[in-house]
This record gives sequence, C-alpha cells and structure tokens, in this order.
Amino acid sequence: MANYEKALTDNQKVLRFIDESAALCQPDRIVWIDGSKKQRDELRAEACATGEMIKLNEDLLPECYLHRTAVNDVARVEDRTFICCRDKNDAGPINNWMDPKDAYKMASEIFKGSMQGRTMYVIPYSMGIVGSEFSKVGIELTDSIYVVLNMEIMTRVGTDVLEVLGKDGDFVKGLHSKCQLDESKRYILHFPEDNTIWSCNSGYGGNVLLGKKCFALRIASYLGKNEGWMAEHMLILGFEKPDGDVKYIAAAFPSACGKTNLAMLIPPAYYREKGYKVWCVGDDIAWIRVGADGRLWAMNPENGFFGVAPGTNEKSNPNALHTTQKGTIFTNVVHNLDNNTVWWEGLDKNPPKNAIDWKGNPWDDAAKAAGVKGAHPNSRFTAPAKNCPCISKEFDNPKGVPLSAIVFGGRRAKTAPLVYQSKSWDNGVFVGSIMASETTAAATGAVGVVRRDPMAMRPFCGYHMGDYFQHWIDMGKKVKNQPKIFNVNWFRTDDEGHFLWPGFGENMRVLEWILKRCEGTVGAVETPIGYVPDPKDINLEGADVSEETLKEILTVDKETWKKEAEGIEEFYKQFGDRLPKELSAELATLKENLNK
Ligand code: GTP
Ligand code: SPV
Ligand code: MN
Repeated sequence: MANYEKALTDNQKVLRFIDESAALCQPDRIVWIDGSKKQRDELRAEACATGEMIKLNEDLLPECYLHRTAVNDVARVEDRTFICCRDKNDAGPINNWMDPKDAYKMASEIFKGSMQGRTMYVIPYSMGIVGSEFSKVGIELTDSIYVVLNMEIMTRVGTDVLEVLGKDGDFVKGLHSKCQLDESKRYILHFPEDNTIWSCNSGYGGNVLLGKKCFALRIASYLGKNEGWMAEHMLILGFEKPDGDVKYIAAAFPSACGKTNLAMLIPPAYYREKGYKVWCVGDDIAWIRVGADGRLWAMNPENGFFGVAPGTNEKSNPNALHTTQKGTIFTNVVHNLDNNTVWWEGLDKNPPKNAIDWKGNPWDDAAKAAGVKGAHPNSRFTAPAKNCPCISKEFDNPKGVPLSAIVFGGRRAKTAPLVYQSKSWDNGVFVGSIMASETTAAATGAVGVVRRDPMAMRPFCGYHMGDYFQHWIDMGKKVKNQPKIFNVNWFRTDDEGHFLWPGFGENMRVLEWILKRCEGTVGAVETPIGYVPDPKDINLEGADVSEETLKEILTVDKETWKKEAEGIEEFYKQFGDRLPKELSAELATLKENLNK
C-alpha cells in the first residue's frame, strides 16, 4: 500500500492507480490535494521557500507569483507528443504514434524512482462543473507544486470531485513527473484506449497541466468521437446587442493566434455607446454537444486562463490584463525588482530598469541594447476565470451556451480574406479542414512557417484526422439548427509586413457581420471560396481603416487560390480512404469554381 496518512476516497480504481504509480516513481510522501485555501497557502509558502516560485508585491498583485521554467522547457513539444493506440492506423498520418506496450515499457524506465526524495501530489479535478452530466473527472499525480497550483486555477480541484466519483466512478489517469527535465527523455504520451496520460521530463504548461490539451482535447476528442460529441480548440463568446439579446460564437484559431484576445474583446467606442457588449465563456477549449432543441451547445471545461503574456496590454486586451491582477501565476516573464512586479514585451513602453529576465539573468541596459528579450515569447499567465471583468453569466452553466456561428481562423499574411462564410455545413467542415496558419512560439520548432492546421486541432486530435473530419460531417447530420460556419484572418499584411487590419477590439465589426449573416439581415458577395461581405456592409464608423484597405483584404485572388487548391489536394492525399467523400467533393467544387 502506498504511504499516505488518510485516503480521501474509497474508490478502489483511484487507490490502485496511486499504488501502482507510487510503486513505480517511489515518492517519499504522498499528499492528497483537497482544494482548501489552507493547503494552497502551505504549498505556496513551500514553493517560495525552495525558490520554485517568487511571491510578488502583495499590494500591487495580491496572491500572485512568478515562476521560471528551465530554459529548455518553454513550450509544447509536438515532436515528443504521442498517441499510443493499439493500431497505428488509428492515430493517423499526422500524429506521432507508439505501440502502447512499448510506450509503457519505455516510460516506466524513465519514471522508475523519479520521485525519490520528492512528494507525489494527488490532484482530483473536474473538467466542467463538478458533478454535471457533461463534466469529466481526472486524477493527476505529479511531483510538481507548480503543477498543483496551476491545476487549482485551471480546473475545479478538491474533495467534492472525489465525492462525485464515488466508489467506482471512472476517471482519466494522469501521471506526471518532472524527472530531471532531460529533453532527450521528455515524452507526452496519450493512451486513449486506457483513458491514460503519462508526461515526463517537462515542467511547461501544455505538457504538464494534464487537464488541458492532453485530457480536454486529445483524450476528450477520442471520447467525443465514440460518444457523439466534440472537443474543440475553441474560444466561446457571447455577443450582446443593445436590446439585451445575446448570441454565442465559438472560434478555433491555432495556438497564439488570438483566441484569448477575441474572447475578451472590448467593442470600439461606437459600439459601446450603443450598448453592445461581448462576454467571455471560454478562451481555449470547447466541449460541444447536440441539445434537445436540435442546436449545438458549447461549454468551457476549464476554470481559468493560461494566456500568452507578451502583447497583452491596456489597449490590446484590458480584460485579460485585469484578470491577471490577483491570484495569478506568471511564467517566464520579466521580474521587475524595483517594485516586485512583472513585465513583458508589449505591456507598456517602460521596461523596468532593475530587472531579471525569464532566464533568471540580470536584464540590464547592455542586455536590452543587445536586443535580449526580457520575457519569453511564449511566457504565460495562469489566472482564475472569475477575475475576468467580462466573464459571461453562463460561465457556470453546466449545459453551456447555444451556438449561432462557428468560426475558423489562422494567421496568414496572404491568401485568406478578412472573413468569408461557407455555403453549407459540409462546406464549412471543408473550410475548417483546409485551415493553414503560420507556426508560433506556443510550440517548439520554427516560427512563422505556414502549415495546415485543420480546425486548429493538428497538435490536439487524439485519433486519425480523416476520422475526425468524418465525425464533423456526421455531427452536422444530427443538428437540426446548424450554426453557420465562417473563416476569418486578422493577419493579412502589406508588402512591408504590416498588418492591414487593426484587429483586437476592431474585430467586433466582423463579428457583427457574421451574426447578421446568421440572422439573414445582410447580403453577401459570392466568390469561388464562399460568401464575402460587400465592403459597405462592414461598419467602419470610428475605425482607422480606409475603404481601399478593406476592399483589398476582402479580395479573393483566383490564381492564389488555384495554388492553394493544389496544396489542399496534396494535404488530403495522406488521409487515403479515410478522407470523407464529402470533402473530396468539396475540393472538386472549389476547383470548378476557380476555373469558371
Ligand atoms: P493560445 O493560448 O496559445 O491558444 O493562444 P490564443 O489563440 O489564445 O492567442 P492570444 O489571444 O493569446 O494571441 C496571441 C498573439 O496574437 C498575441 O501576441 C496577440 O497580441 C496577437 N493577436 C491577437 N489578436 C490579434 C489581432 O486581432 N490582430 C493582431 N495583429 N494580432 C493579434
Ligand atoms: C496552446 O498552445 O494552444 C495553449 C498553451 O493554449 S498550452 O497549454 O501550452 O497548450
Ligand atoms: Mn490554446
């Protein structure tokens, strides 16, 4: 039996999971995380005593902490992330695959004794409201206090989760050890057929907060396919009109492509004065089901935001900034020693004089002059959702919210127009499947390379991408009142690389057009790829955008899209006979349209 004072559950599956993991990792102690403030304060104090975290200025940033990861451990590691299902074909051509037997064997060697001299924390957590019919339970075992404290913000943690689990409830088993943070032995392993995740040798967010990408997307997408629902890399927002009517939109953009910013959008003055508002339901993940009313309902399984720090400021995203002023953990940002607060590139124009950079080195005038960045480009804040000034009143509604529109979008300097609407559900699935975007600092590897990232799920789909497309097609058939599907691109640039569209709050103008299309109150111009706005229908009142620029970014260039169609054909080839016939038909139609 594992060595702990008192088990907080009599669920034998939980106890067996702890016993087996403890036998493997050999921690000195096991501590159950009960979700109490008292325990949280003790863990915070311990992390500060060891230097794992730094307590920030209590007056300026109450209950906030700074953490620096190892310099080789700052982002998701897609090349070391594996789907371990029995049949290689079920992982598909895009995922890395390992045979589960081999993966368990290899990783067991790495986990063996990895927690000697350390404590193993048992984190019972719920994705979604504790006990709701759409929520799911996970248990994460970890040797990192940083992980515990982050999970307490990002998910719903505590003894009530164990009560819901009861004597024999099932849960997703997550085992994490920092081990030695050895890059060559870093693995993020998913066993969808066993509801299991193993993560070793990392301490960075997306690799170790196992409720997030590992469970809520990779494992959940697999569960969703089998159980008839969807787990998507999407923000969820409510768009309130002056008459108080709120319509909901879910949007999938790849990592570091604007989900948090759109979810917390503050409308331009013109709209605010009229009484328009935007409410945030979620900023990263949506679990979507068919409701009894025949609509799609989306809920956010998370309880906090793990957001990109650089670029967040009083102008770009004041709501996010306010959200981070209390109870927040900052990772890999600048430590301002003058007042014991934090700073990052793009916060304001006053980098602190007396400062430590994200690597823990003095960030002095010489370093600044040499162009050394103070914060890592993928530095992050972990902040409680309840801090957010624009959090939706539906945030705690276990059913979620009904969707009027689904939006896909990527980061593309050329090709994709500011916005276009698909012609049908299947055409919308096609539009999502052909998404392409420039890579960002959210994952290790080159930045700025255009790659296909279907539905922003390329790094997060827990099974064969062709089957995933089929699941989207099949879901459409179950939905009587289908949301309309759109694509947006805030990132078109001119020849000097400047963004042509102001973005951020100004994206409200595009959301308005999208919802008018859903209501059928505005027309559109048909192009070979779908419907684009007539430029006069995008409200530019008070915007710093000329009509010529708007026209330019709404243009669909046939020759560019002919090349794009070739790229799509090439991309589709790898799915073989698991590519839905509906999507090959959509591609054929696109080509026809382009040759008309
Ligand atoms: P993940 O948390 O990695 O999933 O990222 P995300 O999709 O939530 O992206 P986020 O909103 O944090 O934005 C990432 C980066 O894109 C930040 O540097 C933003 O400043 C920038 N960004 C967001 N929205 C816009 C926009 O409308 N226009 C432009 N030009 N940049 C934007
Ligand atoms: C992303 O990369 O899409 C994120 C951050 O939201 S992480 O949790 O690291 O995946
Ligand atoms: Mn994300």
